[in-house]
Amino acid sequence: MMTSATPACHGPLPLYAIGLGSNRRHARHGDPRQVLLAALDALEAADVEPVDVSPIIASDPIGPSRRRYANAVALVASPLSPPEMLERLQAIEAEFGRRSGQRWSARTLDLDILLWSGGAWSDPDVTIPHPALAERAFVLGPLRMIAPEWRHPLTRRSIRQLAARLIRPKPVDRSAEAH
Ligand code: A4P
Ligand code: MG
Repeated sequence: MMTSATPACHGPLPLYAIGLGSNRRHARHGDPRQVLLAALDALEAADVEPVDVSPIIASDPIGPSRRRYANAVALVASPLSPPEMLERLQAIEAEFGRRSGQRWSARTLDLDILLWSGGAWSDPDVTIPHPALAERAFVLGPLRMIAPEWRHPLTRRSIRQLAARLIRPKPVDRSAEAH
């Protein structure tokens, strides 16, 4: 488990946290859980070194789809720049295919860049941290299992804190009632 508060790098290489999601079977790989296992294999490359991976969780769908998802988060060390990493992830998504007749949102495999030890990045194609990171329990849950102390570079809150905020009900603001 990675515990350093600001994971500047893994050895000489920057670290990425990659979110994986699937809620469709793949003809060859099998059910969503097996899709994620195959995707983790596909992610490993000469310039993408696996460092850690969370357990694969089953999560209720957020959004229009009604099928349950398999989700996981992987930590990888890589010299690739964020645009290069996005291109790599999109090539893997394409390898895993899409069901014909479905819009691209109905992919077998969704790979997102969640965090990068280089900090924040924003260009027209890629935004890091992933904009929905703090609102998604299916991301924060697995991420907390492998990188609880990693701090969001903009809010400086740790993944542990972000996950706790998401599940803790907000206290009622009673100050308004007093006036
Ligand atoms: N992009 C910008 N920043 C990034 C980044 N950090 N990582 C751009 C990855 N991509 C990034 O992505 C659209 C564009 O976002 C990319 O071309 C890239 O340039 P996409 O993955 O094609 O689409 P999307 O916006 O991620 O929409 P998608 O995949 O339809 O929906 P979401 O919002 O990703 O959600 N419920 C559960 N329980 N578990 C899930 O995994 N996933 C979704 C998909 C919905 N509900 C879910 C789950
Ligand atoms: Mg995505």
